[in-house]
Amino acid sequence: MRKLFAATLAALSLSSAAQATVITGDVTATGAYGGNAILSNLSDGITPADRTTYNTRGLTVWWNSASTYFTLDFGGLVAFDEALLSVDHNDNYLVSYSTDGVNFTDLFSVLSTQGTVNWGMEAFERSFDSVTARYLRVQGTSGDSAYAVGELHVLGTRVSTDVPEPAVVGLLGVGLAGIVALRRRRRA
Ligand SMILES: [Ca+2]
Ligand SMILES: [Ca+2]
Repeated sequence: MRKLFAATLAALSLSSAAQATVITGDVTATGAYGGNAILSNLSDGITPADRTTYNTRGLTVWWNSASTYFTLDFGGLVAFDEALLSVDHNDNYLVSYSTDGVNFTDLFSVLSTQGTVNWGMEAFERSFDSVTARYLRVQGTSGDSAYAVGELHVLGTRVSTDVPEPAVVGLLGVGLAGIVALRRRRRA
């Protein structure tokens, strides 16, 4: 029993050691944006070089209104504790997250005072306590009314919603039985 219990613990720690990777989302817009901008450029894993002009077709998505926002859909739940946001340097931006696409919680802001470039796009990397979400939203909250995002993605792992394999379920059962047995032995 002890050996099986140890094997179960080893299997569990292996399965939770998935490497964080760059995860992008499918982008939709709410409100108007630059007519010939390519929406998917907002989250395609490609970050424009700092100082890229804000309205560069093929690299950025640009817009003019603080009421326009963009939503990324990861297609399922993702656990992440880092994000990259490339934005026009002289505006303020807000990123929020959601599990249902309806209720969003603020995640981080990038402010025009925080950058180092004085022209065009700049990329910011942000770390935070891990969150689990399916959707990210980005909007320009204030600035010169010429907003742009060149990239928004996260570093994380997809949260598996698969039904566990029968063999894993069996091991889990053995592990749980081991825990119960140990507790009983301690109590005795
Ligand atoms: Ca701007
Ligand atoms: Ca991009």
